[in-house]
Amino acid sequence: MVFVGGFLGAGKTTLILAAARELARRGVRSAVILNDQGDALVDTSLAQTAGVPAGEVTGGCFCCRFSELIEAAEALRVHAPEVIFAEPVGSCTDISATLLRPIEETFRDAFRLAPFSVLADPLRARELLAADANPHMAFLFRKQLQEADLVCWTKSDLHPELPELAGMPARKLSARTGQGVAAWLDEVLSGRIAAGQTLLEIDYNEYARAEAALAWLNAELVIESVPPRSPAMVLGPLIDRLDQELSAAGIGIVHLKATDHAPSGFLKAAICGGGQEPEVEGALDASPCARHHLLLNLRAAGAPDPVRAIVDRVLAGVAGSMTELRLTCFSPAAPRPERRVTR
Ligand SMILES: Nc1nc2c(ncn2[C@@H]2O[C@H](COP(=O)(O)OP(=O)(O)O)[C@@H](O)[C@H]2O)c(=O)[nH]1
Ligand SMILES: [Mg+2]
Repeated sequence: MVFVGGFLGAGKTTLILAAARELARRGVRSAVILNDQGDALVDTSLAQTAGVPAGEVTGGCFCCRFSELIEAAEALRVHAPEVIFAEPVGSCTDISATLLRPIEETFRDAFRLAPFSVLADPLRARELLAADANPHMAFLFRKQLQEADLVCWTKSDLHPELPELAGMPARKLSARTGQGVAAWLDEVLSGRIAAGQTLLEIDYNEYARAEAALAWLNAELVIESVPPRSPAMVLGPLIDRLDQELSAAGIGIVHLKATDHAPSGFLKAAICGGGQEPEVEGALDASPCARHHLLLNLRAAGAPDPVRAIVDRVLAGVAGSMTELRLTCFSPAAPRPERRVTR
């Protein structure tokens, strides 16, 4: 099993899917387990669209649902994967003590563990390592880096210049261009680096406060568009409006991603901060159609109620009629790991 951690929007899912493609080229079967505090996950839908067998643990993080993680991994055996990637929630930390070591203790015969890779987006690192950073986000970010067996800078195509990480050697990757992806895979699968070497000292009250400072929103909906519109004409304006309204309310977007499963094609659009140009993947040129099945996952620095009110308002203003809306919005509950190894 290859755990890939790192902050919200660091590039975990994108790297895992690029690595799964690289393994497929080598004739190696892989699968992925995604994780979220809610359900209706954009990441699971992306993995399935990419043809990678995907399991998920929803309604809580891996650490709080350790048994479900093991069940999800067992359930993937029908696909006979040689490598299972696991992506913990981007606000989670203390992974070595609550996942890696317990797996090593109890399930050593069933699963071999790769070293714990923690990914970091250089832009986010500059923001969160700065003196005026949001203290809750900075706490999570620093703790994640501290416990890494292996740190990887992501998005090297966008950020050739890297911030300094005191004393920490870091690999440089781009899932977009493929830079470093094969080398990273070789390194984590080599068996030369131990998994879960660093157990964190962490105050769980502070950890709970840091996660609770985030608003978490997952929605699934269908839009019937008259006249028909392309997926790009549905997602583009939706992301723009959400960005504008959240920014106007002083709510910082940490990660906003949306997918449209339309009969004419699949499209994903995402931003990792307010005012960014959306990153788009999929059928940008898909033709107009009436029915759009959307998933929306938003993580923002703020309270759930105002975030929910803004999203409700923006969705109500989407051109066309909206049916089958399912929306949850909350702050992550205090983490209570099922297992925790202390030494
Ligand atoms: N330019 C560029 N964008 C990337 C790269 N990796 C991820 N992204 C984008 O960064 C955003 C967050 O990526 P994602 O994999 O969803 O992050 P996660 O939250 O850590 O799983 C998405 O919009 C990706 O398209 C990369 O190597 N280069
Ligand atoms: Mg992800």
